[in-house]
Amino acid sequence: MEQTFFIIKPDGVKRGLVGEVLKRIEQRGFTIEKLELRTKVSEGLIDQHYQDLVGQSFYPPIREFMTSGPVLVGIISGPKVIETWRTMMGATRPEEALPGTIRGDFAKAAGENEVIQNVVHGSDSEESAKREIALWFEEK
Ligand code: DAT
Ligand code: MG
Repeated sequence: MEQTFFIIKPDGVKRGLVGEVLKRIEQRGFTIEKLELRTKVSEGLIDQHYQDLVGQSFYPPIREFMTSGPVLVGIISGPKVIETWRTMMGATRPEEALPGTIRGDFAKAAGENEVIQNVVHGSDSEESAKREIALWFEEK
């Protein structure tokens, strides 16, 4: 069965959206295979997680945001879960995320120089899902 990796980011945990996000996963019939609250995520882990973004000028605030508080990480499984979870999350930018998606319903609009806080992460391909699951759950 296909698996994907997800994060409820520090803004989602701080704002009390854990139950809401997990409810949506269960409503869609996906299986929660793993679920862990990580209270101290290192900058090194986030840099590895966002390996494709590390060199970008906008990256340092993302690292700061992602290590700013507890995150909930997990693995969910089901048919086409990678693509479906991306659809459920909505677009990266809050202003582009459609109502009905997690980001479209909950991500706060970001000002000019504010980091994008968009509640959730999900792997964007089969390759990313495998890599991220190994990174977060097998290399401790
Ligand atoms: P997604 O989280 O939708 O997979 P991504 O992997 O391209 O998007 O980027 C990871 C996070 O980094 C994203 O949730 C918000 C932030 N981000 C991405 N592109 C950005 C940009 N051009 N400016 C500022 N923040 C950005
Ligand atoms: Mg991504």
